[in-house]
Amino acid sequence: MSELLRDAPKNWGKWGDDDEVGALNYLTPAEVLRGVAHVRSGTVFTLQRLINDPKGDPCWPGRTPAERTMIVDESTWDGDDAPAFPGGLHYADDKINAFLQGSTQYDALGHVWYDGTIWNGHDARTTVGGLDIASVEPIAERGVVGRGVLLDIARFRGKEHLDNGETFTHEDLEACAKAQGHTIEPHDVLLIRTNFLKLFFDRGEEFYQDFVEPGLTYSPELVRWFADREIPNLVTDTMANEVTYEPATGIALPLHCALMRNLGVTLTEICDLEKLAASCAEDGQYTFLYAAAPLKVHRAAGSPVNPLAIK
Ligand code: UVW
Repeated sequence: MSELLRDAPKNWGKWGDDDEVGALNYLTPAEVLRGVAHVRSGTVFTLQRLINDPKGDPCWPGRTPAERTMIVDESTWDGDDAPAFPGGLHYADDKINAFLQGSTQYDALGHVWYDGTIWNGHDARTTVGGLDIASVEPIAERGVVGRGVLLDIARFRGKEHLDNGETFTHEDLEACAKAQGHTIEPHDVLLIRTNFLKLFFDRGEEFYQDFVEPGLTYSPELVRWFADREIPNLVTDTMANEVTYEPATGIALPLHCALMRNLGVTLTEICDLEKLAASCAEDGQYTFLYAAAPLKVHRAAGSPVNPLAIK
């Protein structure tokens, strides 16, 4: 990784040595208003995948779906030890045991690193036992609001979904935007649709055989494009927002390092963009207000989120 990214641009220090939200700093109040200007009909789309979907929860190999356990329900009052509230109130309570990156999620900037150094040049030992620096907490505290653009790469390529290991570049994103009738502007939150996870629901366990997700693929030009466009947040419907192994070198997830660790671009993964994409295809409006706030979890490397797109 260090060899591949030796000359790659970095935004370290740009927002001060203590900064923990990186390129989200581009999303100023003026950017919120720029996003609001794209609200036309007031139609709201929620982009989170269902946790505990009866059809299954897609998650990165090595992670497992959330387990939800019922703690209190009407059957609690079948026994003698049930809580007794004046007036006879009954209630339901449940809990989940979940990977914080096991469903639709924001990654903290300290989520990935190489060479023993995380975002903004901090020692990777600051992650031991919990992220002391660049956890998801500051992202959750500030929220993420701006102009969102949907780049429907699957539709642009005339496909129902992208295939295993299929790649695309920043030039494809530009071409896709042009075909959709708009441009990608500085500070846009990019939402990229591949519909790849359709295969998870179609194929079941077979989905994980020869697992190589499709996605953006590393090049110095692509990283420079993200830096120059000052992109704050990359949001996709895949588990890792980039092709799993960079085809030229076989290196796993180099864009996590080039974009997140080096430029401070926040990654948002496993979104469900299907209803939003259908609407955009129908009315031709691919720009909207994007708003999201992950859960505030102390020292966490990521956290679940239900982002909104409002057209
Ligand atoms: C990994 O870090 C492996 O994945 P993600 O960014 O999807 O959480």
